Amino acid sequence: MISFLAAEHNQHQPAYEFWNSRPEPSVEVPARVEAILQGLEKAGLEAPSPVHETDLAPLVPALERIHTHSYLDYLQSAYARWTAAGGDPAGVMPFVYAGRRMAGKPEHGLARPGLYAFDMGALIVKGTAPAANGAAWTAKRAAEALARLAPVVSQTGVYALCRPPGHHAGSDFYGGYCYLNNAALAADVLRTVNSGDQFPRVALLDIDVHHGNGSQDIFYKRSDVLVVSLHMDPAVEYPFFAGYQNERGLQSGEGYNINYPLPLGTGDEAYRVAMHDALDQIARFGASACVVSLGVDTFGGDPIGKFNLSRDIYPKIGGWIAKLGCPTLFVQEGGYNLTHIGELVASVLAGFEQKIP
Ligand code: SP5
Ligand code: ZN
Repeated sequence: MISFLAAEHNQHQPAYEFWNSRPEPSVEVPARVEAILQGLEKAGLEAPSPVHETDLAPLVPALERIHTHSYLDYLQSAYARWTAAGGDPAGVMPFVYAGRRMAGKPEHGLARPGLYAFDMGALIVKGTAPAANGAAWTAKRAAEALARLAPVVSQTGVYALCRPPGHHAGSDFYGGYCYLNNAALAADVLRTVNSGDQFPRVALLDIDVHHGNGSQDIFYKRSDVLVVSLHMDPAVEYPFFAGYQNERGLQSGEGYNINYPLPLGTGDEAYRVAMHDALDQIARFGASACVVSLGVDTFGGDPIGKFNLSRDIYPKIGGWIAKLGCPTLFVQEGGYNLTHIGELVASVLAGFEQKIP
């Protein structure tokens, strides 16, 4: 399976996040990528092709279809504006949020983050924007490769090794280690490539253990991208305020957003049942391509995820997705067990290629 990676991910090294009012060491670290590369190699999968672009300008037309202009502008300049205003050089973290009925939009470098961040889990350091741009480029290059390959190779799969991840980033907000929504960009690129005729209906299947609130936000009023997410019940886990079953889309998007909140401790069998329901929905939708937000923080040994999946289910997950018969783009999201992340990711990709039953 061909894959892509931008070396600039390494410039994004956040030192901490806040959880339960305390600073905690980041779990979303560059070593995740190294571990995934080792996992791919060990499984005999091809090494990713390097993505060299980091300049945002050529990506802006595509990105502005999923993120607002002012949000994109903010993200590129946030660190410089923060430090120029006296902010801590360790990174940007809001300390005043634009709350309900607070409609002011000041430009001040210390205020601005409170307009766009929804949590205290996504520090912006000096290298965050270049890294996020590289990840978005990776997703776009991978989507274009999928579009090129799909007519000539049956059962096409492509893997975008994106870091930082993206599924918590919405049209004008960031959080949960995510800044630009790589999977949403890929889904929209697939929708629009070749005049929009090649893939009229795209499914975005989010199997990260956390609800993909950013992807839900971006496609909430669209019927051409079906968003399906399996995740920990938000009533008791991050991101708390989205991911419920009654969130089904709005206007022409009504019915095109499907959430599967699952109990903490969910194991292989309950996950299999939910996943098959999700895949049935995607088949019924008539997806012409599928983007998978591939988080492996569903693993029982993950340090922050609270599902209990065993390593044996990951090849099967790949095989079940393959049965859809769609050209499929896997986009890396979470997964924080550095000992197992490589094996788990490689298992899904190999399971897809081998159509493991
Ligand atoms: C992409 C992705 O998987 N984002 C996840 C964001 C979840 N953030 C909350 C993590 C909670 C970390 N708490 C660790 C405390 C243990 N001492
Ligand atoms: Zn996650």
